[in-house]
Amino acid sequence: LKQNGGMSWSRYHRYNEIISYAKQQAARDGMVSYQSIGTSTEGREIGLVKISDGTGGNKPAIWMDGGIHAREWISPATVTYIMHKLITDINYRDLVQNFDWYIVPIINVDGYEYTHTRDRLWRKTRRPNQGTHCVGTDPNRNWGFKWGGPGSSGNPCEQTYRGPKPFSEPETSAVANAVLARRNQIKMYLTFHSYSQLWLLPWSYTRQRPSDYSELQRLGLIGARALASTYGTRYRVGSAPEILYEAAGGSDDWAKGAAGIKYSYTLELRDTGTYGFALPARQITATGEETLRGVAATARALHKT
Ligand code: ING
Ligand code: ZN
Repeated sequence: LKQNGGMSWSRYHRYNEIISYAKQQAARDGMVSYQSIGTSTEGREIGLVKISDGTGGNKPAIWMDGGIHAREWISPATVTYIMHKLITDINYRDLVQNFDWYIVPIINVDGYEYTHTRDRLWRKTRRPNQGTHCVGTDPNRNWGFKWGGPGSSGNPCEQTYRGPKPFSEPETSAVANAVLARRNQIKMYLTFHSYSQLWLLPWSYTRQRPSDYSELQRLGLIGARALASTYGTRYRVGSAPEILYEAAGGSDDWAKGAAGIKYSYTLELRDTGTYGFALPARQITATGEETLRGVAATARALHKT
């Protein structure tokens, strides 16, 4: 039990447990390192894990982050599951040999804790807003690419409040700076949300397709197919405006449009609404396993490009 620092994937874990687990992996495995990339409004550390087998120099890298929205608990659980498998499972050794992996298990650390203590369905950050009692900014409308566009609100009392300016939130700013510092190394950006079972392709801010849409779609379809082949969980593949709604200021658009990372995807994990954000903990391992297989298939296809 203790070899995973109390992590089990049989229940959802608190912020402290997830960070302790990440630090413990770094302490016991030479392939894993941990660093703080910033501090939240309420003073919590935002942790970044790097998995690298260290055979000289930096390799092409894949970035994964979770927990940008507080209530989407399956996201940090899935990201840590994939991290655990990359570290321990020899079936994925090629992925660690061919790529460095950067992983932020929880971005919105204050919101995540708030959903455990006060309000299970909280979405935003926990930074107070001026001139209102309404708290928080939508951290997936706060990124500095096409900020302020459609699908974001200027009203601090709304769930999709974009914040007073791009990167007004210390959490999004910390992650953006960590990505930018590695922008030439990172070949794919993956961010995990729930729910709806979607593999979202750029762009989210506009219905127009990027010129390389077909290349992004090809790898997305490979991922969704491998994911479905695990337990039959079906994902739709397309851009947010085509299959969900338009939304500007998200991390995926910023990763591609501002940081220049060609392959940028948002995954909306299980389910399609039966449980929604309150996905039962008994579905964590299956969600983690199928998502791992989808990510692995996409990463292998990326390696061949
Ligand atoms: N959905 C995403 C949201 O932020 C999304 C959809 C993805 C929008 C990527 C913009 C960019 O609204 C959830 N469930 O959070
Ligand atoms: Zn979300």
